Amino acid sequence: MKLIMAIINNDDASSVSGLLAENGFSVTKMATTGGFLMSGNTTFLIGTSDNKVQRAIELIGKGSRKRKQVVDTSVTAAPHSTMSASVEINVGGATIFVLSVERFEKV
Ligand code: 2BA
Repeated sequence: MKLIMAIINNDDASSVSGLLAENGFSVTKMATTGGFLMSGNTTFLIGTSDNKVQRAIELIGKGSRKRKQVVDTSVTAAPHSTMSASVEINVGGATIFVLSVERFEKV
């Protein structure tokens, strides 16, 4: 058995959730915050058998979009002065970790 942890942009969370549910995956969603942009994202926990991991990853990929986002950065140029600059970064689709599950119980 595996545990898939998938970090998804909030804008894609409902489409990923729908695709996984339609295909019989059990999912737990957690509200999380990205450490770089400090904006909300959604982390999915999906426990599934080894042979279904690839299918889950395909569905997550199908529901997640790659997008560009402009971020304002503050740069200290000299003492007592700051410049700000806008930088475009690529964000998403999904960041996925697959972990082996040592034991799974429902009691
Ligand atoms: P954030 O940490 O808020 O990062 C948002 C986006 O900012 C990232 O998109 C990436 O494009 C960019 N970014 C992150 N760190 C950067 C840096 N040091 N320099 C320049 N750009 C940077 P994604 O790669 O799609 O990541 C989306 C979210 O997935 C991340 O939100 C974070 O919550 C999570 N994530 C990504 N990689 C991770 C990892 N190795 N471990 C844990 N969480 C991760």
